Amino acid sequence: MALLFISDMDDPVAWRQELRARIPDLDFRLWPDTGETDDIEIALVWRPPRGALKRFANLRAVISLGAGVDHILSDPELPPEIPVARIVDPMLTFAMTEYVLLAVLRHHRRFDRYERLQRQRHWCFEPPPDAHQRVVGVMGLGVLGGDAARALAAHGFKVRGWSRTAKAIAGVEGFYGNDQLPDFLSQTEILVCLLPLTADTERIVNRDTLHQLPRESYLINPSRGGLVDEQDLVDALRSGQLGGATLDVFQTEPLPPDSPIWDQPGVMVTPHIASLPYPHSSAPQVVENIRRIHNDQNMLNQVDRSAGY
Ligand code: NDP
Ligand code: OXD
Repeated sequence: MALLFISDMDDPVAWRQELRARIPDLDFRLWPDTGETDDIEIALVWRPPRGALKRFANLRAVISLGAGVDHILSDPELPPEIPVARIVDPMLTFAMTEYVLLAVLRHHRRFDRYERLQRQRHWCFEPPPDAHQRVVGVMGLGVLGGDAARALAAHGFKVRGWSRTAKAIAGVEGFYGNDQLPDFLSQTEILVCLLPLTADTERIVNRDTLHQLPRESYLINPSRGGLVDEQDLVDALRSGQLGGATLDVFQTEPLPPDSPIWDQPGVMVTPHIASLPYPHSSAPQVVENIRRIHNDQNMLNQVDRSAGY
């Protein structure tokens, strides 16, 4: 069974070492040097080129080198019957929650404002705001959104969460489904997006939803750029409907140099670094999935291809 590794972001040497430590005779192939294409049974991928995976007649599974699978499922030529799995990993979750906490606290404690004031050598005393009075809304209450919501609630924020189906998380006021989205948004001062990108969530952060938030609210998006209509985002920032944003992901990555997002006051841009799987931590589940494919079993963290996540 040969495994094909496709990624221009992840370290193939580290992954090969971690996988071979557990399967010494693993036939590890690095794209684009596929060798005999009929040998490839498993693809471990991050943003595979469109149409690449259909070339492997004996492909039995695709495993994402990330939590998201939109970069795989968006390929219209992906054979329909192939199972797709993703990474669910405590270290990846920890790093994402750290990113969200940092972004929420930076805005809540006005560090974004003090960074600007310092550049003007301006001393501006204000009493610190109270987290217990601050409403943070988390869109997506899955592995990552659920953990971030719990951490924000543990810090004392008033946390509300929105998901597709009802979720009960201690300390988090739950909302679900499209009918409850307006209620969820209406009180949310800091909106954290941790939804997967699917046909239902594409551009869900748009003029309409942004204007349902209280004025001068703040957006944090470390999930996918495709969730946000970037023109509507820029308009909301310019009009003051949004007070600022922390953005890790974009419609086009790297964010093009001429994007107006770079220059918006109050916007922090990070280069898709919120979180990623660490090979030493995530390799065991990939190995387990190779074993399961070999035994004709469902994989761990296999996604529902029809739901898109
Ligand atoms: P999960 O699949 O565990 O959770 C997804 C959540 O979104 C679930 O709560 C789900 O609802 C909800 N959801 C999905 N569709 C809808 C919808 N139409 N309406 C309302 N809620 C919906 O995903 P993860 O938490 O593991 O990951 C989330 C995303 O984070 C990934 O897909 C990826 O894009 C992004 N990511 C970004 C990283 C970065 O470095 N920037 C790193 C890792 C991930 P329900 O619970 O009802 O199913
Ligand atoms: C992921 C990512 O989906 O890093 O894991 O974006």
